[in-house]
Amino acid sequence: MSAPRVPPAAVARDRLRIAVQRSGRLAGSARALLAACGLVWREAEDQLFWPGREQPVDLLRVRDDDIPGLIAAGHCDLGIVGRNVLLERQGGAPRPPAVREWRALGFGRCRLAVAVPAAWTWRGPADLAGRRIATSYPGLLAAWLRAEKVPAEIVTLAGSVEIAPQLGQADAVCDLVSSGATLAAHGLVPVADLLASEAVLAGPRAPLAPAPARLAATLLRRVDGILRHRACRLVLLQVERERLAGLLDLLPDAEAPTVMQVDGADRLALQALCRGELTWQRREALERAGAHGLLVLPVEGVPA
Ligand code: PRT
Ligand code: ZN
Repeated sequence: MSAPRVPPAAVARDRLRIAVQRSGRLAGSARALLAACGLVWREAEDQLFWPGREQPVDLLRVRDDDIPGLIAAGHCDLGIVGRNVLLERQGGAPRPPAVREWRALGFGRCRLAVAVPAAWTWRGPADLAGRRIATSYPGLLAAWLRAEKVPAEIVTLAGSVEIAPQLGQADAVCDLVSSGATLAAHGLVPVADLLASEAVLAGPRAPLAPAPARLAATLLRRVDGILRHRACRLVLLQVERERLAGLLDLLPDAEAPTVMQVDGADRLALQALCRGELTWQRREALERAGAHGLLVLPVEGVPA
């Protein structure tokens, strides 16, 4: 198959172009979210541009660090990227940033934290004065140090930040943390959080051209529907009429439950969209309260 021609964004104004991470922690979930929005592409692992099939929405697969710049320069319209990357790329910009967060997407959660050797007795940010802090996020760290009025030296590294204290390159680190296992394995303890991060849908502050703007609005509506209903479950069950009230007490998060009579008998069928989690304990409590034939179904594709 020949490589698809990548038209410059300036002449591709009847299409929407979305940048996602090519490989890495956000790549799978970002594509899965867009696919759940009904998008399909002509896929080829070795190609960075996947033209949309059926809908005029193309995918640009790049390094995550490049996504804010691609949006700012108009080479793509939207992108899915970590909030940490988005804010770092805007760090210290004198003008309002050209790219902003349109939606928080709820995956890729982590935090940017300062961590110090476990042997330190941490009393507060002032302990960092005069110290060297290794990080891949110099912009965010500098802004935090300024806000805390702590004069410290920033050692910028592209990666493997957590090894820097053992190598004598730095006294402390500022890095992304999710489980905390990497810091612990290097004898470091997180002491201050700078940012709570997750994947976000990013887009330009300025309006898009009319055709991409229409496509983006449709996409946003679908994303909102998915985000809103991600935790929702459709609960189907049957219950004897006299036990209905007790059972509904266990479903306070049920939206306008539908109750139908089954064959004129005293048994009722109930259908409800629940926003809260349907844990096993909750399902068992429903059964103890008289639920028969309980079914809990995921919900998808409901427009916002
Ligand atoms: O190749 P490309 O440049 O596109 O990818 P990348 O290597 O720069 O990024 P990648 O794929 O590692 O991460 C992409 C995004 O995932 C980040 O920008 C964050 O928004 C998000 N994310 C979520 C994380 C983590 N969790 C995470 N734990 N990014 C990195 N980490 C690293 C962290 O830097 C540290 O090395 O995982 C280690 C810590 O993990 P724990 O679980 O031991 O605490
Ligand atoms: Zn990166």
